[in-house]
Amino acid sequence: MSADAPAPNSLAPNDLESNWLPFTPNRQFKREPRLLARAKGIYYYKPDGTEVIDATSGLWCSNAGHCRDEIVQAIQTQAAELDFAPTFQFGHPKAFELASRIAGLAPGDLDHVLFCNSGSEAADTALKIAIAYHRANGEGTRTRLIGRERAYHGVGFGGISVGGMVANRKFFGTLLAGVDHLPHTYNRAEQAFTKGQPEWGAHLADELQRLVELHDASTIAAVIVEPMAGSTGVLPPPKGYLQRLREICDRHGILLIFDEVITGFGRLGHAFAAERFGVTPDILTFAKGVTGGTVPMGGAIVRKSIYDAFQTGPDHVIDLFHGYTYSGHPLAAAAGLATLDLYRKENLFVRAQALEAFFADALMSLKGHKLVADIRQIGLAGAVDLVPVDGLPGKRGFDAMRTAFHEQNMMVRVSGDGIAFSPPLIIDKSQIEEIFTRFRKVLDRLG
Ligand code: PXG
Ligand code: PLP
Repeated sequence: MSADAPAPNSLAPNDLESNWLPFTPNRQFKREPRLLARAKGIYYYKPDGTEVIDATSGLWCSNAGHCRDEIVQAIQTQAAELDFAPTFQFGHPKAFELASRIAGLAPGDLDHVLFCNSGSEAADTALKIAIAYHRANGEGTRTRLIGRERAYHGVGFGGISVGGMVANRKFFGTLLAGVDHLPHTYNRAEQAFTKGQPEWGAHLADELQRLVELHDASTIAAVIVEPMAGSTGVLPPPKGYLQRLREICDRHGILLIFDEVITGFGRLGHAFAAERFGVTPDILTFAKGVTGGTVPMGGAIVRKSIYDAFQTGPDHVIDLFHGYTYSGHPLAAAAGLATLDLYRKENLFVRAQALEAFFADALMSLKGHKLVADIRQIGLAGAVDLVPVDGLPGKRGFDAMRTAFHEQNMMVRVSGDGIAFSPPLIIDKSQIEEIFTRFRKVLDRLG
């Protein structure tokens, strides 16, 4: 650090170079940084104090809004009371309390929670449990995993292997062996500008039956899907699609995993999307909203029968050889409990339901703009596909994100030429209108 570097507490960074930002074009960022120094409620603040409206709940995680007093207080108190307790062979009370609370929110007999620290770890945890479960059950040949095109299950080797985002896979070698993919469910010709679940597409679940016939059910451990694909641009499941996947899995003894890292904790107006869609998976992964993004946490919730399958060995032998140093970390557990309290106290999942129709209309009002190619929505999640710049895929989306931040003081999420909106569930109608008024100005500016 040079002598004229700002004081350590300054909000202006002295050097942007050392930090290699994830999923970011670093040279561009360092030329034209997008820095956030503070946050409260639905707003971020730039280092100079400018207010920025958060139209994405951070990265789909700050569902109760930012820096909520109750959560901040819980984290501060916990840090002073118990900073860390070993997670293997020992425990601390709040992790148990939080697991019971989450099990209570989950549908059916999904009632045991294995904690981790992110959605990526949650996906890998779920895939490993699925394979180990079949082995514990005397079906050790069931090792094959089935994912889906356009899926995002984080960045671990398991998650990218079952994932379906080409750029997240192609740089990283051969990935896991024994993985196959279902087709994605998006079809613009059939579904353009649909609010909620499209009518067209349930038959795509039958591709699972085809894969069963190709590989034989005795080789297949699990199918993993996001009930609503989030990262690739909000793709709600076609009506009846998830039910059909469930039926095919049941028929062939295949475990169904729902990755609810984005859809969990209110985004679709329910604790979990499984409840909204009336389909219960065998394993459900979560992260993000469980602590409102305040402290990293994720987890996999499993059915009682899956947990029980591991409870057969001698008393002194570990039942599952898997876990993380920070599984159920005290700060995360305290933050999780305070976050769930806030969701309940402010009825935020029901609030999301109540706002859904208004949000959908406001979003769809962008239809007809010459840069808008499609719009999709479900719950308080929506995406706008922009018309790409010829020969430069991703440039229109990237410029929309930059322009929104620098000229309209608004945070939106870009994925290719798609822009996603997922505001905190505490948002009100006038703030929703404000988001789309500003976004229209962004579109006008781009062409
Ligand atoms: N599964 C799903 C369904 C996700 O959406 C992960 C796993 C991985 O979680 P972690 O905590 O390891 O990042 C995710 C994460 C976006 C965006 O803008 C989405 C995610 C993360 C960052 C950006 O769509 N989803
Ligand atoms: N790498 C090394 C060298 C370790 O000792 C450990 C944990 O003890 C890990 C990785 C795994 O770390 P974590 O449990 O935080 O995922």
